[in-house]
Amino acid sequence: MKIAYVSGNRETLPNAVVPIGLLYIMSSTPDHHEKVLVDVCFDEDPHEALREKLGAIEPDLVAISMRNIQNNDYSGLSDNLAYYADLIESARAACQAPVVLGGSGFSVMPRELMEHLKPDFGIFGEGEKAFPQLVEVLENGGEGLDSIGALFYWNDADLVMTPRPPEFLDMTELPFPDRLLVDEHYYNEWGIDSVQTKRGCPLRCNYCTYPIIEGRKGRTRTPASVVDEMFAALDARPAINHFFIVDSVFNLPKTHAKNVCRELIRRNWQTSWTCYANPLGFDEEFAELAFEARCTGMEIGSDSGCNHVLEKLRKGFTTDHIRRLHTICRNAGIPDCHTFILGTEGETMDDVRQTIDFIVELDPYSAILMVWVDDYETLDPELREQRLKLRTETNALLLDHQNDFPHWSMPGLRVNFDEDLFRALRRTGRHGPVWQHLRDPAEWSLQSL
Ligand code: B12
Ligand code: SF4
Repeated sequence: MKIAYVSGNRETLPNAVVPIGLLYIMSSTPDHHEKVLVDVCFDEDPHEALREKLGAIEPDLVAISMRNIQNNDYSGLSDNLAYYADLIESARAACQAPVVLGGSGFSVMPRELMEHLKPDFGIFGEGEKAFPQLVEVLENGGEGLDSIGALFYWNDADLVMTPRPPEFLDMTELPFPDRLLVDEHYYNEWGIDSVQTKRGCPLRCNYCTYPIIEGRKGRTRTPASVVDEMFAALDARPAINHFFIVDSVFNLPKTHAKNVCRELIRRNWQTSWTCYANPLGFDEEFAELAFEARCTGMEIGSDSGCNHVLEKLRKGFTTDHIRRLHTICRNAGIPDCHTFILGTEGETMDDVRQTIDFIVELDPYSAILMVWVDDYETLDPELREQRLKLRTETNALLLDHQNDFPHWSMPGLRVNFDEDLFRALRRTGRHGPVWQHLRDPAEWSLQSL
């Protein structure tokens, strides 16, 4: 079968991200199939580009990866759903092949997106097993769709969903994503690659969609395999100058994270990397090992400076845990960037103000201030209207303070967060996530980086 794997993502803020999920799907599809990656991220007109490319490939199956439903209030709500509807239409105009939709964006509300976008098939969650099974079933005439897990398909006008398999995949068995297929723009322009050391987060934050995508049970790779992959990626794409560990939370389970750091140190790893970290399970030893393994920063989903909001969000930690993490990071020389989500369900403007005061008192290396957007707002104008009032007030408050905090970024307001600033920083040779360059590490840290 000839399969076109289409990465639909065009978001380049804070940086363009390599379509590692789709690469995993490609490398898990048996090699006797003809596999072509079509990435429309950098095409001026993605629809025309897709039509042209699919017209030339003449695929038997089009697999589209949908990473983002919305852009979490970089600028209000992006119209990603309309974009994906057009992308599917372009695929259909270019060839007769059935369209399969998957990806993290698709997985957070697959039923609604099947009904809204009407692809022929949808696979939610990790697709390494289900996608090759679907290919096989289609190749053999289409009998046996109901034997595939986590699949959506149409039975005439009825949407059928098969149950998710009871077990998530064993990470030790997955083949490496093939970086040689990746568009060179990602590396030449941003130099950032992605690596995943495990899947699954055991925590239960009330708004979080991550466990829907990858489950709650931590499934780790061996540290040796992770580091082998990182060295292989550097060999394949020497323009890489930074890695982002895309695990939901790198430091849970902490023994695994420490062992990955130890393996990097043992093999004299020199390229900088960053990751997501959580105040729970965060300790001095981890911070020190990470520093020695060339970690140049951690992003922490601290979310709020009010304990009652943290409790409502079921974060499992308090503001004291955030303070403790900050102190450990500062002592170890790891710049910490905390993301705060202002205006979650039930929050008042007083809570928002209290969070801002907390950030001032904490004085982290950097902070990213997001304003809460519910994924369902993309499909529900009434919900969007309801949520807009607090968002507008919060943005007005942030606007008043936009010049007071030079180390913070406010993506929705484009404060310390816009393409021109990012390009200027990259031109002066500053790599990795941009928040790292909003402050002088030597002035901030107790150790020099
Ligand atoms: C790491 C991460 C980031 C990092 C990325 C760093 C980097 N260099 O790669 C940073 C911080 C930059 C980032 C930014 C953003 N992110 Co982000 N990010 C993640 C995270 C934690 C992991 C993504 C990842 O790489 N996973 C590893 C790969 C292997 O998994 P995957 O892509 O999901 O692919 C699997 C499946 O989805 C499926 N699959 C994928 N494609 C296909 C295709 C087919 C046909 C099939 C069948 C299956 C399939 O199989 C794959 C393998 O199992 C996810 C949450 C999560 N745990 O998934 C959010 C997530 C993807 N991000 C999200 C968002 C919104 C964003 C931003 C728009 C906004 C923001 N506020 O940060 C930006 C956009 C950036 C961009 N350029 O697109 C959302 C997207 C969904 C949504 N709600 O819209 C997620 C799901 C988090 C959430 N809020 O729910 N992100
Ligand atoms: S710690 Fe992060 S990934 Fe885990 S449930 Fe909470 S928000 Fe989601």
